[in-house]
Amino acid sequence: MVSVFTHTGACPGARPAGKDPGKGPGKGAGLRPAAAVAAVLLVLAGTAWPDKPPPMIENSLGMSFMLIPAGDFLMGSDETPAALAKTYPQYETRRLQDLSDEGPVHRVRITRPFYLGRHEVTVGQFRRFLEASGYVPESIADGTGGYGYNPAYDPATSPRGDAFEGRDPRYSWHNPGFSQGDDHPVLNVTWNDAVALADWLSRREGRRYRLPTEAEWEYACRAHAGSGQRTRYQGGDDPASLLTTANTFDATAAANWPRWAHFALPGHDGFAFTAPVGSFAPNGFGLYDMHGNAWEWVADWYGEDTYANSPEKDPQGPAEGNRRVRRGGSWHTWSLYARCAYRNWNSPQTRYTLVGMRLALDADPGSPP
Ligand SMILES: [Ca+2]
Ligand SMILES: [Ca+2]
Repeated sequence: MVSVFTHTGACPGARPAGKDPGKGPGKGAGLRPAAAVAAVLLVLAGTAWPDKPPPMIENSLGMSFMLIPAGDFLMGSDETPAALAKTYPQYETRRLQDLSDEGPVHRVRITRPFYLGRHEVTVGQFRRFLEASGYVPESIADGTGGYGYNPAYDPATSPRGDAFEGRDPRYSWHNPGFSQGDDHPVLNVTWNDAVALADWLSRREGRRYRLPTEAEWEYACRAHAGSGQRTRYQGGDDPASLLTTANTFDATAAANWPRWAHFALPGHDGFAFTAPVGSFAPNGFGLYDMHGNAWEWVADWYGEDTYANSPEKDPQGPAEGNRRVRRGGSWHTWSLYARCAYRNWNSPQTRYTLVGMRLALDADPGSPP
């Protein structure tokens, strides 16, 4: 399976993601505050939960986590290329055929409740992590930098046809080439950076932070609450539903990538680049931006045929590999690639201007760090 970040270009071994950004107004909606969720906020201090895990917690970096219940769901998609072509007529047939790793659809049981970040990790939270820990992100430590948006950059001049300029030391977690507030999702972070953050939080708080498994991520995206959510998106099967539920490749972003305009959603979600996390409605589990804004690293190695032999109970993915899975699409991602079922991957060292993270946290009382 080919992995490219855009139809034209590939970041070191990636699959189709989205197009380029565009300059756009940006609706500027802010981070939704503690909403009307009657949840308990608990600042973690290395202590066990009182009696049972609270429905929502906030940690020492100000990250909110939602308690995701145990349950089962049908993972993956078995939509045929012919069926997809009816909804996605502008896509070349090969793109629709290239989704076979989403099948077979199989039942997965998540046997233990777990916490999942209510939002993607933000620029501000990542900065506080760096300041408190002394950790140096991979893009800076290895001196090669990340990727970034430069309106003057022409993908045709890149040996790999990358959609963005890079790798270049000018770009890193604090500079993807466009303006980001502290409440935007951090980008240009590697899988290794994400694990470093999780490990540091685990040591600091005495709880076990980690990346979600691929199965946990899709379960959370589908927000299964006993009803068997099988739609492509949080808002249904229609890609246009993304316009009101996610920040993806819309007409605003397409203004900066006119060659891909026919892949853009027919309307405006308000953001040409990243949006403040939580700018759209949450899903049934109270999670924001599971579709779009930033791709999210998950724990698993990628396996193209993983689903054919996946254990039903808490699948962890292949035992070994050289590519890690990322999920959900980004601010630059076409609708086909922002579906709950879509799988993409990169090497653990990959940093890109579309890829960020969301952390998970064990909910078992006394779980070892
Ligand atoms: Ca957008
Ligand atoms: Ca996301």
